[in-house]
Amino acid sequence: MKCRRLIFIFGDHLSHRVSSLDGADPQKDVVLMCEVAEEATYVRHHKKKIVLIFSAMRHFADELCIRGISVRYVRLDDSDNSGSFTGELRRAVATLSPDCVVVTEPGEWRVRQDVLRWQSMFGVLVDVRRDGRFLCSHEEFTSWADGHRTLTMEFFYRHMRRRTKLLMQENDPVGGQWNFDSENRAPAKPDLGLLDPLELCKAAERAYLEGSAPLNAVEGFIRQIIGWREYVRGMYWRFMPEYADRNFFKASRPLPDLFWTGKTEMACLSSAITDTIENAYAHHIQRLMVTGNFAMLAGLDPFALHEWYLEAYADAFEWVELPNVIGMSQFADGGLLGLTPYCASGSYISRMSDYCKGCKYDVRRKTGKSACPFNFLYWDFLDRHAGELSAIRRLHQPYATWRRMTEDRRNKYRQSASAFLERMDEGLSV
Ligand code: DLZ
Ligand code: SF4
Repeated sequence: MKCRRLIFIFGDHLSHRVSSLDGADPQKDVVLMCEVAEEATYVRHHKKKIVLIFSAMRHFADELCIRGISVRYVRLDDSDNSGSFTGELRRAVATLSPDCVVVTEPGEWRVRQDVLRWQSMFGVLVDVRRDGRFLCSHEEFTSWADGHRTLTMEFFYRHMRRRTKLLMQENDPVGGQWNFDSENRAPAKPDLGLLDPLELCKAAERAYLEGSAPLNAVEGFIRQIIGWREYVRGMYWRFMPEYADRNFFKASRPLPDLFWTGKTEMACLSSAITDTIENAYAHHIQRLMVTGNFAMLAGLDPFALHEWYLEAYADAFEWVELPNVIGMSQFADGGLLGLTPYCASGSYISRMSDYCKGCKYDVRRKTGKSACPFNFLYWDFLDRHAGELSAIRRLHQPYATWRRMTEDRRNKYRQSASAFLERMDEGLSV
């Protein structure tokens, strides 16, 4: 059997509007989808994540069949499954002798490297199409980034506002300012799966124009979509593969077992990790201010943490997870993505949650055995990294406080931190 086009659809491209399906001819074209061991094992994935992806893939394949499109679907347990995307394409090309292979650019750097080799490897034309779920192409991002010395999200966002004309009056932002979020909240991870970003933003803009939604909410939403989401993806592609190895603080401590067991006396961390293990999900505060914050303060290896997040969270795809962990959460990129590290002591966690009430540690105590570890780890972290961090404006005040303390007081923080970290390194309960 000979098909005209072989359309390869990956597990993160399950949309009927995916660009690889544009112009698909049900009479002549064949879709290839495969469950491969390589994807499930290059990092360990949470079982729920794999189930979620395979189940979504199988449903999508059924929908394509209903539309009359032929699908070559390879299941994980098919006896001749070669275990990799490249191996499965080889088998499909041999069986179907397509005139060309069509694929939407993969979301992951590693997979893109494979895709770029296919044409010469198999001697068949490979048509790699843009991913229409993003507004900003790689070329556009590159040309924006080449024209700027500091790649801050805010300037990228303004570029995108002008370019999409969303919430714009001529050349000015509607309402006279770009940003209505006075709190400057940490960005929530935008997760819009299979929807068209521009349509979504236009709908939000319409809600504002019709008076059914306030400007600050609509602007915040649009910033998440055309700002953060596009920016994070653009930065991922611009700085991969070296971005994954960034380690600004040279942090090298392996993740302690408690990341897999949830067993710790720290109520907030225990709950964040247990929730993650059980549900393959944790909310934003838990990810950033509890797990991420702890990892940074304790000097855990950022790459190991990245692998843990990718493994643990069902909704983690590398292009969004990696910049969020290496950049936003760990500041391991030295401030390329975020202007300041998200470090906080126990009092912040206490204000944002009610974990502290049920905790063995006392959030009001600063040093000593019963003190909340986030308190002394926070000061010890600032002290260890004063060389890298003391010039950051947002940290001027904490560093001034640190300098005002007596040397004796500062030593108590240092001692509490090193005693705690030693216990943790030895595998003792903390
Ligand atoms: C995450 C994942 C896993 C675990 N398995 C597969 C798979 O077997 N087949 C597949 O097409 N996609 C899988 N995915 C989603 C991949 O991360 C995603 O398809 C690639 O990274 C493409 O960039
Ligand atoms: Fe977490 Fe410290 Fe509060 Fe315990 S006291 S829950 S360790 S912030």
